[in-house]
Amino acid sequence: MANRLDTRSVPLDRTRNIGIMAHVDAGKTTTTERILFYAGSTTRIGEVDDGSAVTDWMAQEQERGISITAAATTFGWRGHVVNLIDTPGHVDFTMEVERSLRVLDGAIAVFDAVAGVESQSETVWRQADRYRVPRLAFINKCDREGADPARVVEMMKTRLGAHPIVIQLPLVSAPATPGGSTTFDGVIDLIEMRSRTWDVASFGAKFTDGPIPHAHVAGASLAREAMIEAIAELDDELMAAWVAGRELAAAALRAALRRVTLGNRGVPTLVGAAFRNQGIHNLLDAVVDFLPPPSVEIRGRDPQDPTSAPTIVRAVGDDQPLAALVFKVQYDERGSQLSFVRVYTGCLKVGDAVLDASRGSLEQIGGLVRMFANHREDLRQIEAGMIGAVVGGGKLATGDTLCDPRSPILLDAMTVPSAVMGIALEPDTEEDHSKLGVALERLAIEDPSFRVRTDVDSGQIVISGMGELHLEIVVDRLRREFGVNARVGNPQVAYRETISRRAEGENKFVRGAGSPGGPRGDYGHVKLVVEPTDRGGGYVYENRAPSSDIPQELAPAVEAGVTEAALRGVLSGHPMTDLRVQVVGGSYHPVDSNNYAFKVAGGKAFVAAATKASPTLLEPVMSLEVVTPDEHVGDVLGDLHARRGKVAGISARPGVQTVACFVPMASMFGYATDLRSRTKGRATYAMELDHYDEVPTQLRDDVITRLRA
Ligand SMILES: Nc1nc2c(ncn2[C@@H]2O[C@H](COP(=O)(O)OP(=O)(O)OP(=O)(O)O)[C@@H](O)[C@H]2O)c(=O)[nH]1
Ligand SMILES: [Mg+2]
Repeated sequence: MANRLDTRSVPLDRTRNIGIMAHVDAGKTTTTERILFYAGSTTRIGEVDDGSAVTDWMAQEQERGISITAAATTFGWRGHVVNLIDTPGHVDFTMEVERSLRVLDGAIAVFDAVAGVESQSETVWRQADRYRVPRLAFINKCDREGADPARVVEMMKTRLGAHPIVIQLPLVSAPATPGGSTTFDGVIDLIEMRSRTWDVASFGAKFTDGPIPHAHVAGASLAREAMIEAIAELDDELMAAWVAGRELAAAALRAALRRVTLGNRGVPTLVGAAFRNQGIHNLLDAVVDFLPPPSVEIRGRDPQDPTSAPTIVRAVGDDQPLAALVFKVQYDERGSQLSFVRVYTGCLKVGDAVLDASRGSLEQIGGLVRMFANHREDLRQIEAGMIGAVVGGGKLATGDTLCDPRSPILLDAMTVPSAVMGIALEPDTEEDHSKLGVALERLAIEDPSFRVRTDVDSGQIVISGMGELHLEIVVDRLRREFGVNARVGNPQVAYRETISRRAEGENKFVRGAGSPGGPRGDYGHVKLVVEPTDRGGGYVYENRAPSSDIPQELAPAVEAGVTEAALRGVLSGHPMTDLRVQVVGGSYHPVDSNNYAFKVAGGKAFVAAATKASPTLLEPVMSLEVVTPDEHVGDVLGDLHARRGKVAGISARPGVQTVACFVPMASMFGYATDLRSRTKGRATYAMELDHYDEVPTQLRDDVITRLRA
């Protein structure tokens, strides 16, 4: 079989690690499903709509028809081996996109030909920019009425600041009857200047290449000229050939487009309709032709000095010392841990003892597998440039670097998004209570964007995450996978506290000074200063106390006391942020000073200072985008106004308006249900954290009273 998978014989330059990313419902999973079918990995096409898609294997994914977790799989194409990760589009599962992009070398951005560049497409595009991942654009759903690929290309320029290079046109035939709708029959390939149509009976497995139909020739020639010009503008070599009037062969165009794509200067843009089994073969060819293989060199930091610059450079090859990154942890149905790794260089082998450089511990590799969504195949080793998973390995966590103990290196971990809301959980019975701890711990290990804490005052367990859907899925998994029943409290906003001005604080903690020979007393004395920083500055701690005031060995206790107090806040029990704490002095007692006393004094000095520094409350403000039919726009806007929303802009396409707005999380609980009933289910929205802002003064006191109650 042409696409047989035999990874060991595939060299690095014929390896691709790619992700597929987009707004909810753009058709990522539908596209992935076709990819696996045409590559020969599956024998029939699964559908999202009836819960049979391979990469949507979780029960919650199948029931809801959405992707929740990133699913990795491997297949062969034209003598290449491709590791593919299908990511979820819903913003609540953005951690899945983040961790995938961290380890991928290239990505396919999918757009809906009708809806165009939607809010979450923009978010994932920026994430990919941050990791400098070269990408292709696939304009999907060209079969839908109102499909307008040209408009999508314009939106890619204006909304994403991208340089799309259109290498295909949709092959659209005129309506059969006057006033009827056009049909999408296939694609026109502007590099080869030919048309391609897919056979319906074989579910698109067979296709026919032919000349461009007469009616499309003129348009295709113009589009080809525009394509060549767009590539030449970004590639000097092609520009020289073009200016010289030389004949440009398809191979030369592809080579130039490859250079442009790898340099992140332009984005080859293709069209298709995954659901209609059209356009996928070309997309796979483009993955092989334009997206990069693993790089030949990687950079990392010295694990002894994790904040240093990434100056350690390693060549990539199977015979090099190992460097790999854990990007995802998952528990299987038997409860054993699977840790997904990308091996950057070297070879990870069963039986190896590798260093977890992030933790400083050794890890014995008991088993290795290659993942095909939730199915797996045993491996003896994972070679440089490949993706697989470690079985067992109970101490590994997302973001950990695994390396050869003789050549330590630390690779950059991924960014973990902040939580915006929480809910309290009350287990139904004693038994539920005892099972809950383990279950939550596991879920938190799987998903770093999900957090668990116990409220200091009420003793309640509070879980927090990216939004209502995120937490709803967690509660559902608790019940089904772990058999834990718990009542869910009202949603809570993940507030933060900060200070408005500089203040000093001091505390001397002295207790029962001992008589000579008797038990020792406690003595700790800390002076500190707090001052506000810019919004987004986080929490900064500096120890400037001379060691004659606070001895070196007691300094960590002071930091622990201050940090603990800062996490607890002084107004409402929420963590403090955007402030700098400087410990400036204190004193010690040669006999009675101890860690405990300095920790207490540090905490109390901090509370004294922060209370004087005009503390105030910050709330998460979300960026929200609502897409609604024209007739509901007035209602949607009125409702947003009532929710303290600030409209940032409204844009329109025929019949539909998109409202962009900033709105506090506190007024958005239950929005999904509300919007659905307000618009008869015809509007959609996406929302994500934009920034933290001060709670308006007229609301603050009420909020604080409520939080303290
Ligand atoms: N008309 C049409 N519908 C499509 C096409 N591709 C996908 N769909 C439909 O669009 C819906 C969403 O498809 P998915 O593949 O689940 O989209 P997704 O991007 O994976 O969605 P999430 O993972 O939840 O973000 C499903 O109902 C598909 O059947 C297409 O080419 N044409
Ligand atoms: Mg999906």
